[in-house]
Amino acid sequence: MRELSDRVSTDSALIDVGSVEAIKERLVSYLIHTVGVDPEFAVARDWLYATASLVRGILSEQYLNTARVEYDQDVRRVYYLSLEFLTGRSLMKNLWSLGLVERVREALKSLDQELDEVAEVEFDAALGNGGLGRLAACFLDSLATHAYPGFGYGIRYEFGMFNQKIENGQQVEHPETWLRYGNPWEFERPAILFPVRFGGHITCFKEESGKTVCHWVDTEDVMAMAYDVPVSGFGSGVVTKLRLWSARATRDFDLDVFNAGSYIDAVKDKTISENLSKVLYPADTTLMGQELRLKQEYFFVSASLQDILARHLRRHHDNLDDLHEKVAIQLNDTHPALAVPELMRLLIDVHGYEFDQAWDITRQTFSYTNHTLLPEALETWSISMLESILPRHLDLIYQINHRFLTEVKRHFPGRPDILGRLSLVDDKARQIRMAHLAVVGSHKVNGVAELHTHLMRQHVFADFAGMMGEKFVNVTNGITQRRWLLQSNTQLAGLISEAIGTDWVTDLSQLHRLEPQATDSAFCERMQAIKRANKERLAALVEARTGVVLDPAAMFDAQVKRIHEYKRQLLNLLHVIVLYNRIKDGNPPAHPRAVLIAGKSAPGYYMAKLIIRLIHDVADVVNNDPAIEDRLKLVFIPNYNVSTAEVVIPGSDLSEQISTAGMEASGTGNMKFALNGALTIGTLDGANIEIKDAVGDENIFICGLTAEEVAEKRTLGYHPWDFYNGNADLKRAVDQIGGGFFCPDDPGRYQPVVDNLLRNGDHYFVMADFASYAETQARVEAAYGDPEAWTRMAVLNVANMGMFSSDRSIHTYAKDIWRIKPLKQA
Ligand code: GL9
Repeated sequence: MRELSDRVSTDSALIDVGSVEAIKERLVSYLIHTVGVDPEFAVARDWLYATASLVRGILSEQYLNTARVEYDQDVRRVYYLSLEFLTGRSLMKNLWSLGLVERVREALKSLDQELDEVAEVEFDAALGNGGLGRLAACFLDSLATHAYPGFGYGIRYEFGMFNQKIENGQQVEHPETWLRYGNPWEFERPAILFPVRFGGHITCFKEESGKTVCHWVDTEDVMAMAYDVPVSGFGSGVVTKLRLWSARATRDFDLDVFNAGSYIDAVKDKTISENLSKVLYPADTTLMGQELRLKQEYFFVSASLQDILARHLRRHHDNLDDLHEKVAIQLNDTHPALAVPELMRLLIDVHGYEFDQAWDITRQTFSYTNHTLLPEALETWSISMLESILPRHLDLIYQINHRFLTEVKRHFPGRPDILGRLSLVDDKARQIRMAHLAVVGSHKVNGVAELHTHLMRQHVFADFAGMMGEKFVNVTNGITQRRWLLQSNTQLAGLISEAIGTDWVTDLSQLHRLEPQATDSAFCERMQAIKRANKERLAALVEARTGVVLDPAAMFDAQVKRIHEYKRQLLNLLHVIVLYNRIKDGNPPAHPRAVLIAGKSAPGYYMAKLIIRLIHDVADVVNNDPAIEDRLKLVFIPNYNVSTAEVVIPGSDLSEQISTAGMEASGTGNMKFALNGALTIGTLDGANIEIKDAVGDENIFICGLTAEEVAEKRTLGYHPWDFYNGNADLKRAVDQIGGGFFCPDDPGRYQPVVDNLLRNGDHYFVMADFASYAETQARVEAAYGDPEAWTRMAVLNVANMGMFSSDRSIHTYAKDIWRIKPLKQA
């Protein structure tokens, strides 16, 4: 790794960044030559583009070097297929990777620019919804940092995650035109172009040899064009890439149509095909089943596989027999599961393989990560839609299923019930089950936290696990400490490095060496001062975005994540109302508290949107009641995204991770908060359990039912009314919501919320968990009253976060699933 980095910096640095003076000269040159702006009149954005051009140039050199080393060593690689990559901003990330932060800061300063202000104008690349997409971004960082060969494939959405505005307390979605000024990081690759086919029909015929050959004909085609975004590894000199596909009309390349005089029609068709990569679907854990989404999935899968096969054939492999020896492909959830029949189609129809051999190659190539057990999120596609859009794939899925069910029969003789449950085809609903397709087409299937993997084996994939238990493995999620500590909490990162050196940046397990500092009062005081500074930065953000002024002395209690009933923002809100009532009753909490909530709702998710509105209505009452003073504040921070998270997480004292046990597959925000010295209040769900095991029971606040208890209550019967009637505080809060206390002008507004809690069975066990949650919050309050003890706990949290690095996740995938090794200098 080191040698590689030296080789990059000595042999091939064409851009002199050796001194501040040299950088300054380069920046002015890029400003004039690439951005085309006079230094006299340049604004922050112009300097951003000049700086990004400089950095991109260095990354490009390092990328070409990395690619050459990979080529020379003909190594096995991994391709990470994901419909989402939530990268966020890249300038600071890349400067940190290259060790250029301070030099560029000084160079910009000599040009009268502040690096932080320049970095701040970069748009977030929000090509993802939440945890699943951010995980993919953390994984790319870890892959590059540890010099693993391979890269990511995705879609270059013109509109990423929507911009959330709040109007009259309600979420309104605005398109996010993040490419308005162009993306300074990407390389457009007009020559890397693959046709992707849709529709048409299949014609099969017997060749003279007796072999049946099928052709997919009369299709409508769209071209996939590549954009490459370099992904820097920290200090490794390794740069990999993220290849994103953009849809282009075939008409562009089909001069005949234009010449034939149907110019207007041709241009009209062109916009229809280019719609494919227009917009990211903003539903996270709910499924939409729309045709455009199916087409997006196939579009990106087909282009990626064609690219992967072409690369394999180019690199001294004149056939695809050993594809699985050289290529590992990870399916990030079922979104790319069509890769299974697509690889079969390419092997059989295009490259002439027999079904059996194609199937062997396919199954050894793919592995699949499951990210959720929520039934509404498990993808299924209607057979009729597949029939008309991807007829050949449907045909191959049937063949795969036939073969698979034959195996099942052998394994479970005389059990037709199991046959129906395991089938890739849901005959009744006339649907294809994509998760089953992904499981059958992969050699490994992993869950993302221990509990999640356990539940996956026990429930969703129980029958599969009974048949092929060794296929199901766990790889607990992780986060990159480079972005989530080094870059976003530079002061804490500095303090840690002073105490234990800087090895933690690429080996987070080193953090355990901080443990003795928990009892060092000087260290703890500095830790407190840093938290205070981060809280001031967060308070400034909150004031700028909402007008609400927070006192940094208050406990900052944050719940930031997608708005979803299972994540239970409502549980948090009920507790806020109870605190409000206590203050009104003359029984105020011992310590002021600011409750911060942020997150986006899927645009069509009625209940989540209603909860956002309720948060605003409650906030209006709480924040404007003179009797409350500064003892309680409630704020909703609009448009939560990666950049906002980078300020919220370091500035929080308490991290809310209170999903209904058994429902949050892992969570990754939980890890980010703990790494930044926030304490967690959480349920025994997802990775919270592993965080508890790592930090110790005494350094985390656990509440609520366990997953087992939830399941038991579900079967034995659950009566939310009992909890309502048995808890006066809870009853009062629920009555206030239902009675219009927070919206007197429209008192019935939140009846649906109350109905869900009481009359419709309280599917998420909010009522059942309230008492435990409130009691645990009282323990939090008491603990916060002892700053020394609190800080000691915070230090112990940081010290025990070693295993939650995405580096650890990636090392595990590399060894146990992908069987890849880091690049060596040749
Ligand atoms: C998710 C799970 O819900 C999270 O618990 C998990 O941490 C991440 C990453 O594995 O995956 N699955 C899922 O569909 N989303 C997740 O966050 N949703 C979004 O990304 C919005």
